[in-house]
Amino acid sequence: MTTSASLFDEARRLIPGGVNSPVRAFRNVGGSPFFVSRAKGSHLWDVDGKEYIDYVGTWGPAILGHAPEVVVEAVREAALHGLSFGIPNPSEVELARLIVQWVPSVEKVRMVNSGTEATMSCVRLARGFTRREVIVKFEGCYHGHVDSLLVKAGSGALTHGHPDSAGVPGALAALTVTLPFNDLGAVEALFAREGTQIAGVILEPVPANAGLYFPRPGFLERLRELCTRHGALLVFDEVMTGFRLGKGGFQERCGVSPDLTAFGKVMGGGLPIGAFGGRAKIMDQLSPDGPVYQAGTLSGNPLAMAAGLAQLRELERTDGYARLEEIGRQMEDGMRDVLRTVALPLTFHRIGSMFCLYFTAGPVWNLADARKSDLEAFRRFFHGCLDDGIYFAPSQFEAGFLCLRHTKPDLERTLDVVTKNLRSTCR
Ligand code: KE4
Repeated sequence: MTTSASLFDEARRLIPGGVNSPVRAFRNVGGSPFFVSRAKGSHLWDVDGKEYIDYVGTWGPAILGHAPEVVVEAVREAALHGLSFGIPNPSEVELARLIVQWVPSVEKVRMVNSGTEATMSCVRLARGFTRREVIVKFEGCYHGHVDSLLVKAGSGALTHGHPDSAGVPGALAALTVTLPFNDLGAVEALFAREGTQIAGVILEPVPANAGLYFPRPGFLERLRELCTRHGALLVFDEVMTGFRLGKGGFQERCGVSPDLTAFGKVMGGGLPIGAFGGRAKIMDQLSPDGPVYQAGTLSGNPLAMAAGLAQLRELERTDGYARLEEIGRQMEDGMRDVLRTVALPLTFHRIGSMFCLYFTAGPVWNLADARKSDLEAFRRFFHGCLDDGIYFAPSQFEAGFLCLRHTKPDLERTLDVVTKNLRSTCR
């Protein structure tokens, strides 16, 4: 009988680490991953027949729940007309039109096949448009496996970076400065010193790859002012928050307009997808009109376009964002009630349908704060919940996701399991 254990044994012989993306290997929590056999709505089933309530949602895309009928039918119908063309097709124009309508800062948009491709293209375009080379990013923000963005902070706050991965040339990493998130002093000092060298500033406006924390009031607005004054581009990585926190993503909530935005995940309905967009004057620098090359065989793939259009239209048709806010509020109210009953240093963050429970007293405003979390306590909590059929992200430094199929019974069951496992964690 094929079990998760036997599959993982074989996977490790065939695939590095047994996984096609590192976080899936459970290295942050220990143990071995389960192998999923199917997913529907807010639930998953593994090959061993165990059922879970899922709060990872394939890292964001499953906002309607897994395998929503409206998306499955759209993909099935599209597939009957062809799986890939490499030729312009109407669905690319339809999705581009929807994105331009939903996100006011986007006048033109190009489709790609992953969030990494989207952010990588934003970096190259920022450098090509400004004819500058320095990129600024922030600790704790993850933008995919882009060489220029796999860069850790230099020795001093304002020093240029060093590679955060083998294989990234030091000379390239040195063109990236990594600053503490929410540290306006460091940003001001860097712009004062080398503002005319900066091609772009890229950030997750709501960092969700170190758990989930928020920009301090005024932080994004000041970044916008400094970029405008110095001719640098402000790039929002909304691969996670785009179409998750609302039709216009987080930029609609905060009222700060970036020059470029990277998208992914929700906009593809679960199929491989990414996109980047912004002011036409900048986007027109892209080949074939401009000198910045960017391309992709499967960019605008008809199945991904069909899935994304179906998902986004369903969110709009059913007032999905308002319903997600209600589900999020119910979870947050319940979680805060639970936290009042356990004697543990915990910090719960939520925005819309994204959340994180930090095992630290907080406050959490940046990566350094997040790293104060008790990872051993988190590991015990994660596995206790998993044993009880609740699947949270297998790392303290990831966000959780709610979907439109999380029911009241799901939330009640989840809060019972959370209570039980927090109490056993603090014993
Ligand atoms: P992809 O290349 O994985 O499609 O997107 C990269 C990316 C870019 N920007 C943000 C803000 C992201 O969150 C991501 C990818 N997110 C992770 C979850 N933390 C994907 C999960 C994984 O790496 O397997």
